[in-house]
Amino acid sequence: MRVLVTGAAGSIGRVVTVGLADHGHEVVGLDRTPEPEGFDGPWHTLDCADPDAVASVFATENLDSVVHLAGHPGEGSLPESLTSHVVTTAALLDAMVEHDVTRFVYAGSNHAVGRTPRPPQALLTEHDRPRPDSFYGVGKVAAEAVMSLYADRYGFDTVSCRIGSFLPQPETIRHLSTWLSHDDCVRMIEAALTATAPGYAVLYGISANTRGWWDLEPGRRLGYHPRDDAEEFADRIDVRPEDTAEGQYVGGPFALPAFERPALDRGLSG
Ligand code: 15L
Repeated sequence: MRVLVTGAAGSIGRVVTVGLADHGHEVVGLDRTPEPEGFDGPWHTLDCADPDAVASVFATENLDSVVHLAGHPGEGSLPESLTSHVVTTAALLDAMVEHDVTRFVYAGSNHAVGRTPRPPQALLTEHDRPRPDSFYGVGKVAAEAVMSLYADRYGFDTVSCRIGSFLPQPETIRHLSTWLSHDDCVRMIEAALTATAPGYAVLYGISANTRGWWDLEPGRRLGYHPRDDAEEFADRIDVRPEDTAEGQYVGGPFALPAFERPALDRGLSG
């Protein structure tokens, strides 16, 4: 499969591009920065919030599918978040309509449900209501809504992988629940790319963590079978004073008052 990977120079992108190539895919990289050392496929340096630039990639590459990882991974104003997550998603989906590419895999986030209080009543499922903890989370939820629209309108297969904490190893108590290992991330993206006719689907991008908060069955139904477990690292993780506050909501620090800010930046008047 010839796959366009956006955000290919980022931390997730660098792991996923190698992993997809190992699975036999031809990877086309895209990022706002030039290709990282060692990437030897076709590369496009551009911002995927620019629909003309995105359209030019689809006009020259014979793509089968898109893995959209690009996007600012932290909090900002609401317009910044909408540009970073929703406008980029829409630009890619529009180009897909034009070029008859129908599979879209998205780096969603646990922050789409991050304001869910802990401990949850039961494992969180894909049917629990979106409960963003930040404008970042709002952007991720809104991007999923655009994916749902294009799945319904054009028969696309659009899979949102709500990623937890993508790290080489868990580093905090929260990560013992939220960790996504590098290898499981590649397994997840490969499953989302190749699942038979998922339509619009959501899965939780978490490893098989003993302390996990999410139902991994929806992912398993799509062929995502995580193998790693953060528990293996539990005895190496120190308890920190902030762990108690971070444990109040699924989204950890994003759900705490330190992340609260107005939706819109106002210019200084006078
Ligand atoms: C995410 O979605 C963020 O991009 C990342 O910065 C982390 O906050 C991660 O979730 C997490 O929840 O640990």
